[in-house]
Amino acid sequence: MALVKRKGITISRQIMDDQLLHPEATGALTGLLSDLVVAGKIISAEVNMAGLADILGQSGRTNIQGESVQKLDVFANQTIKRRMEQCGHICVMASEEEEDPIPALPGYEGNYTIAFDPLDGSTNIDVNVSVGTIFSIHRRTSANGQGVVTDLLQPGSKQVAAGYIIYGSSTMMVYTTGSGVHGFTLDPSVGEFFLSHPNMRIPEASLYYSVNEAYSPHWFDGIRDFINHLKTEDKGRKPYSARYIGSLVSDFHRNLVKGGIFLYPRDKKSGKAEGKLRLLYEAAPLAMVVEQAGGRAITDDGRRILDIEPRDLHQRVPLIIGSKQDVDMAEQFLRGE
Ligand code: P6P
Repeated sequence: MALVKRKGITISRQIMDDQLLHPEATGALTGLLSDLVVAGKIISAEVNMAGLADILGQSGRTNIQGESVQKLDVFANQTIKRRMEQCGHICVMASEEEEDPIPALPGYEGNYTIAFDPLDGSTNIDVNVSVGTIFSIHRRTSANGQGVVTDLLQPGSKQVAAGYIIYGSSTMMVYTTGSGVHGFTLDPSVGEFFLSHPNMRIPEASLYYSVNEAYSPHWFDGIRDFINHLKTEDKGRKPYSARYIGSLVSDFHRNLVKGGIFLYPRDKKSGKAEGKLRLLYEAAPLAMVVEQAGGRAITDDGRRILDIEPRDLHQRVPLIIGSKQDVDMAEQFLRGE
């Protein structure tokens, strides 16, 4: 009798365990996260298939059913919207793909909001680089009914859950509800996420930095001096190695697992007065994850990402995020110490 490999803890079980840590919980957040997991599975299947199609060079814009094939980020956006608008736990949403707040279906309004980047780094699909969904969940501040934009414009410190789904050599979901960070790997043979990285902690120190050095001629002095410092041996510490994929979720996930610091600072020329990355559905959720895993996330003028009060849905913010010792060091250079 062949020994059947016992599968581990499923993500549904972990989400329920997280709920049990909060006696006041009603199960709404559990329901919300469970629907998000379904969206992740649907997107994962499509990303892998589309990736294959791109690699195989299957041209044409229709699939085998003769349906027109959407761009993957449009598909991912629609998939998450459809799940969330009718899950009964969301009152309003924000998506990187849509200018305005997205309402819940009438009658399905709930007590949470979600802001998401449906498929960050999607331009990398056809070169088979990992891409990801990033999500941020808050409790509503308005009383009831349809949510409003102020329900979404809350600081990252008030998130009740945050995380990402990375579609790579395997599909992983990494999330936190404020009680540590848990990583789950999708087993496509059974269509379930199993706990593969319990209580993730980002290494305190590292030897990797991630930044797009093409912009270095335009960096402000503190960033330039910090990166030059990492490149040189210091008190017996070997020089850092550069790792830059150009897909935020991939760069962040590698640093979470192996340690490292990711930087997307402002610069003097590129016109990105506030950097490139978005506060609501990129920097803030990853900042919650990294702080829950023992790391830090600041702007290039030293503000804690989770303390920033958003002005608008698609506000950009400079981001320095990763291992605590590396971010502490960056902060010293930014202060000119
Ligand atoms: P650059 C992808 O387009 C993205 O939004 C992030 O995933 C990534 O970190 C960043 O842009 C890369 O930007 O300017 O280095 O190409």
